[in-house]
Amino acid sequence: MNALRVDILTLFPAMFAGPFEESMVKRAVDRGLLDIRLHDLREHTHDRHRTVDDYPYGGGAGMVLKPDPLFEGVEAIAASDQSGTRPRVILLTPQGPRLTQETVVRLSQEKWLLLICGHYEGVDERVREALIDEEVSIGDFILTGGELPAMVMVDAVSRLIPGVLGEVESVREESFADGLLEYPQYTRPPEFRGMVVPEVLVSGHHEKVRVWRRREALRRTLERRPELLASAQLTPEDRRLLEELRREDRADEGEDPA
Ligand code: 4FL
Repeated sequence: MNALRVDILTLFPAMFAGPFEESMVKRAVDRGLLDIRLHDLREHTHDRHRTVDDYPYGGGAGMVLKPDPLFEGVEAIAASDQSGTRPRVILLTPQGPRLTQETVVRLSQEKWLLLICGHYEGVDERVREALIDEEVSIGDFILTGGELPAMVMVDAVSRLIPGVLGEVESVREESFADGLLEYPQYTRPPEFRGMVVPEVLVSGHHEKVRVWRRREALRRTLERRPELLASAQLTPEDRRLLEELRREDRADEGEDPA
């Protein structure tokens, strides 16, 4: 079997132990579908203090990750494969384009990823210029480093590797692939603290269930993330359902007593 190889270059390799030893990622590793290798950036320093950062040229607060340990680390990792394959080198940074499911799908189709976890105020710009293929952010906030974003990326990618999800789960994956939010889900009991499950779901009428779910997925997307509709894959039925939902919405506004 040809596993997806993921190397991670970090100042804190121990942070990864917990998340990678549970759940889906562990299942992928145990099945030989995912090959995760952690590397301590400090192993690629050569001075007595194992220095990884330094003051920024031009002054200012904070520290900058030095280029040499990062270059040496990436080169050593890349050289560890003799087959001529090169890793796709990714820097986790708030300055990159936001991680989306589309990017997750694309990365899950690579053979080899090398994730670099930034720290401090940033990394020397020459790393960006000459070492990195791609930058990725997981959101508009500042963390203490790129370790948690790297874990997020590995988690999202690993569940797309063929053989990692069970059959039941992979069918659900397809229902999300059209770019809409999920429809509401219910399980037993049919009534809980006075709150009931929508009648159609217990009716056993498969076609009605399908249309209800589609309408609710569209409703939820329209209410919470309308910008997703622009790039969603919509059928003529979807457009008709959306038109109904928008009409309902206008009617509700009309009867608003305020
Ligand atoms: C990376 C935040 C990716 C969000 C600090 C260092 C970060 C991050 N996405 N914060 N790296």
